[in-house]
Amino acid sequence: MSSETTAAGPPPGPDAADRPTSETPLVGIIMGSKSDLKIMAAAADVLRQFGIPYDITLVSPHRTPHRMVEYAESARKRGLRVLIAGGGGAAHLPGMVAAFTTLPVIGVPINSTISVQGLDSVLSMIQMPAGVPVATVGIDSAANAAVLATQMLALGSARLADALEKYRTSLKDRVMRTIEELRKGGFQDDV
Ligand code: RP5
Repeated sequence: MSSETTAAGPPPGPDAADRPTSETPLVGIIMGSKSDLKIMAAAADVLRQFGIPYDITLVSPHRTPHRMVEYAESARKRGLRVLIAGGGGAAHLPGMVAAFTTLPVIGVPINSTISVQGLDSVLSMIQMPAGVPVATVGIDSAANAAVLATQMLALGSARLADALEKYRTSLKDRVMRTIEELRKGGFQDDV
């Protein structure tokens, strides 16, 4: 994993939203609007770095409700194992998708143009009724959603479990390198 893992990379162009991959996608990334892409691109970035095939597209619970139902109902049959759903404002996408599939759904609340600092989206996702959960990550935390999806897939993949160990080691190493740099600059810590 590179140090850029948690940064949102350049958003794919509009025609890339339905980009097919050569392998059957295991993770489906969906979002309510093209304006969410700049945040959700980070999830795709992380999955690419773990070598996990994914598909990414726009599905709006309000503007394309039938497409949402079709997407969710067909997701398992198409081979998807985990869904990552992002939305801003009244973010009903993750919850409604979760209602139409038994695949795990990870929600990404987005601090979008219409959001009340993302809090409306968080509240739209976390208080799901019993039996229909959405695993909600932090505001704009699409990268974390992808790491969580990877952890789910790693339950049945030694390759991914190993890759996650290496990823955690890289996080630790980055902090230790930062401490060394700070110390060289005169920073005195107590450890
Ligand atoms: C939501 O409304 C989307 O997820 C997006 O965050 C927000 C604003 O959408 P646009 O008006 O930018 O298309 O459905």
